[in-house]
Amino acid sequence: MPIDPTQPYDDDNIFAKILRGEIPSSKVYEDEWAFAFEDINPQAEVHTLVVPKGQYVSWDDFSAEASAEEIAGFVRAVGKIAREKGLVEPGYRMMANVGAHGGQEVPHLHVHIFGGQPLGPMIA
Ligand code: IU
Repeated sequence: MPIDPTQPYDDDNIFAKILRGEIPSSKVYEDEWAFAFEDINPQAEVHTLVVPKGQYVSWDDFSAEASAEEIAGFVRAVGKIAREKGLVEPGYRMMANVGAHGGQEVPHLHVHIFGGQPLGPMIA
């Protein structure tokens, strides 16, 4: 079900549970700011999700409320994961869905990294 990014953060959401280690995930990366794991329903040869360690519902509250240090740490982690996966050449796609029209289903900010194949044009 689409989520409402204006709602307060719910620390029972599934990615919060993954971050706390209460639910297993196929972890690929972790540092002070970010945690990454493989998507359970991959939409490309490579489909990795990167979540900030801080409690943010979506890109909206993250971009408005996170400290510059948190934002930098998270953004650097996304780039590092893509480099470590060897995606920079020939390229990859990253995106974050926000709210109902964005198709966001999990109310903890996550950036999707897609790669490992030609991805074609963006939808919408
Ligand atoms: P969205 O941007 O909120 O629509 O993306 C949610 C993604 O989380 C989607 O690609 C799911 O396959 C993925 N996912 C997951 O990897 N593990 C889970 O337990 C659940 C969703 I629930």
